[in-house]
Amino acid sequence: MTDTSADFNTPHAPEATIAAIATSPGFGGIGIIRISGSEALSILTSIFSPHNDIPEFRSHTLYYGWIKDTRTGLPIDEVLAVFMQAPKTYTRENVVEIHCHGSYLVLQDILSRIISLGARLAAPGEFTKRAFLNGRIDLTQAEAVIELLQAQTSGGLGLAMSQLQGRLGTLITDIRQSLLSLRAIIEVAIDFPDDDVEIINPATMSEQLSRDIITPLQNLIASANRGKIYREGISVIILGRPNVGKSSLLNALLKEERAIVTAVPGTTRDTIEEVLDIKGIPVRIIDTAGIRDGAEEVEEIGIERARKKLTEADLVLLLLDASQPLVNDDKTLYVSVKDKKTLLVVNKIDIAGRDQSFLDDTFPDTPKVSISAKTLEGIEELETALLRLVSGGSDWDPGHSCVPNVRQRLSIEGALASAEQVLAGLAVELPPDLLAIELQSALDHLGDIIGETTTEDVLDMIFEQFCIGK
Ligand SMILES: Nc1nc2c(ncn2[C@@H]2O[C@H](COP(=O)(O)OP(=O)(O)OP(=O)(O)O)[C@@H](O)[C@H]2O)c(=O)[nH]1
Ligand SMILES: [Mg+2]
Repeated sequence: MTDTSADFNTPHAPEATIAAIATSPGFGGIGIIRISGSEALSILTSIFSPHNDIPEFRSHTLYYGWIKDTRTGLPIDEVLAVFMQAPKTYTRENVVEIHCHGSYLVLQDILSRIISLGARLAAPGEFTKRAFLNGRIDLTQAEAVIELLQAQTSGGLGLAMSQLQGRLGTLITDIRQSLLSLRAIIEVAIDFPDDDVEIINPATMSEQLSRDIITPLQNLIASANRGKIYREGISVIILGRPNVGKSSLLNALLKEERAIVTAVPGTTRDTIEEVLDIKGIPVRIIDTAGIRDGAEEVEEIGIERARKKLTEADLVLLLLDASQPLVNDDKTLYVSVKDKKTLLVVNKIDIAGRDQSFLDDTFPDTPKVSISAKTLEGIEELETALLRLVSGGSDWDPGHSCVPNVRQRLSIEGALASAEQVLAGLAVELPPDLLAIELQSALDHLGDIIGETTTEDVLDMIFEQFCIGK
């Protein structure tokens, strides 16, 4: 279990009542102040004058009234206030929310009144940290809250929601349970050394270990690899010789006239980068200068930049002009991107026709799509093909998957390595006390993920990523 006893003795003890402005700074229709802790209600009653007399606050009920300055008796703002009695609250403590007008000055004024009445200003993420320390959510769910706040696309949001529901936490808890039952057997073998041959059945144990621990951990790592692109996005570079329609394709994907398009070869001199959302994945798309031999000075610098960007890109869209015969520049480019994930994009099919099967001879084994950046024909197919290439399939649904983040993934890898050690140990009939050490290490790694064994440093690191008021 997490050692929370230290917390209770520090000035940041969970029983201190904390308060913060929960809405973001700037203009807004309303702004919300949140208070959590044992003094939340008494602070509210000191500063709130309800419109109608109320004998006592009913939990989870909104009351209309005024916040008043206790020193002068003057009104500060007209508000709605709610008291939520523990444990059915965000933090599992008593919580008060005051919904004011969205003026930052008003919010600051009310907050300082609350602080003067004994609450302490909440640290970033402290409300969510309390929800975790008080056992309402596990650590994976707390991290999901950060992800939810930071998600940039619908796919990222889907991942966060899935994690917020506790899917990953449940899965990890199940795997830990299997580890605990294996450890129980091994502990018996340690206690009765003379009988260990009968107690440990290496074949059954290995089977259990593979089925209930190693395979699920491997699946989680595979899922982390797939899900990474929803969180971090991908970078896609458009390459091709001059005038094939690279900038037109960038504009088509962006649905706006971002880059200059002309009939003159060598129009784009610099790289142009934009971020767009393709079916839930943040995609950084890079338009480049057309690559050809014998370009003049400025164009040559542009070509050099394009080559630099190429090394960072996750995927290359190699553009060809269907209305022109293939030339050497096309083939040279194709060879130069050979070790990159590449999608061949045949453009201008509105003037050349769709049948491009002859390209199969020149570019075997490279996936192809045919488009018109002008009429937008084939753009949807291009997006689908692009995602299939980077995610290894388009039917994967981030909202229904367990996708560990980087921190969780490292712990899963640690647990997997230990579990594999146990498997190897069983094969050579390693003494049970050595097996027990590896099992414990796997348990600790998994405990880190859900917050059972997570150290205070790691917790601080996680909650520091939050904003104040969350
Ligand atoms: N008919 C037709 N014309 C296109 C299509 N895509 C681009 N063009 C035309 O091709 C010419 C070149 O387009 P750009 O998008 O500037 O080509 P680019 O590859 O960015 O060219 P550089 O920046 O010079 O390397 C322009 O006249 C476009 O209107 C298409 O799908 N169909
Ligand atoms: Mg261009």
